[in-house]
Amino acid sequence: MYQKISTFVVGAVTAATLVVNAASAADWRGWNIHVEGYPNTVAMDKFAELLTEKTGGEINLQMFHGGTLGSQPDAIEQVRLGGLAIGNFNLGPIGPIAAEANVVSLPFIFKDVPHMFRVLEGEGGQAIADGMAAKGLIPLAWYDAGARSFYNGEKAINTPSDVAGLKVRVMNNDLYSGMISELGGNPSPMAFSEVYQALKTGVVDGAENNWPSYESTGHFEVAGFYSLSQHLIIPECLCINADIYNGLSADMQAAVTAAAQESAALQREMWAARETASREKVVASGVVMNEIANKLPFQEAMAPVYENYLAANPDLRPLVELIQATD
Ligand code: BDP
Repeated sequence: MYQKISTFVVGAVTAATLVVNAASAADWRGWNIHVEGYPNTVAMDKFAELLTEKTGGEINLQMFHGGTLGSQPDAIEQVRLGGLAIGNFNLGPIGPIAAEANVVSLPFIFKDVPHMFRVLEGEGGQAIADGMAAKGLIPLAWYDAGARSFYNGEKAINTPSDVAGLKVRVMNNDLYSGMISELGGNPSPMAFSEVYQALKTGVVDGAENNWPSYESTGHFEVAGFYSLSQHLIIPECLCINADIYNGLSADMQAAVTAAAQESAALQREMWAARETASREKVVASGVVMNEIANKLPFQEAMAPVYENYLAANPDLRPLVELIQATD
């Protein structure tokens, strides 16, 4: 009898301990679209490692790379809803959800990457982060995604008239569709994973992206003209579901944020090296790269894109002006 009771008690205690552990340690899942070796992939793995370390094993993140958990717009919804805890997202597909974040998708709004980071570190970045947090996504840190330029399989682009008539893949965001239309092209919003095949089979004539993605996806093999328009400089976030973050203790929040900041520092360092390596690789493989001597006609053609954005979001005019006035 004694034996029986003690077994029962030990069993009950073990079960209770398990319940407590399950409630206190968290298992998170994270989404990333990029392949092995890409700076963001390495930086997200580092984030996972640092999370476990800095939280004393209280939080564990399992990363899913290569977009295996779905397309980027779907993953953004999943992180907003809490089905996924973490994602590395480009602010492009976040724009349609958070109007403040969409400001970075106005073509040519940033002068260069350092300008973008200066904005993100100031009042502008706070406004963007607040807009995202209100939609359930908290940016813990910002990643670099360089500048995006046009590429296609037919010709070098030097003027807007070279874009006229081309079917160009864009990310899901009306600002990008407007951008292509204003240049006289036909925009084709499409998931990242479908672009290689679409370029290869001629479903689209071209697309636009930074050097590392142009290279890592193999797009350079099927669209060999890369023209340095640098029309979009879009930051990326290491984002977390807002309820999950807000439910953490102050110490845990600090640990998560510190891990994210360290991950971003690593990503930015690797990004700079990868941009050069990717450019060198594709040019060595025969890609024809051209500078665009006069970008002004491209910039001027974007006036209606800005007007439409401001007409739909009149309260965001000060944010646009703040970015334009930032040195
Ligand atoms: C890459 C971004 C990735 C986007 C992709 C795209 O890092 O988040 O999904 O472009 O064009 O540069 O869809």
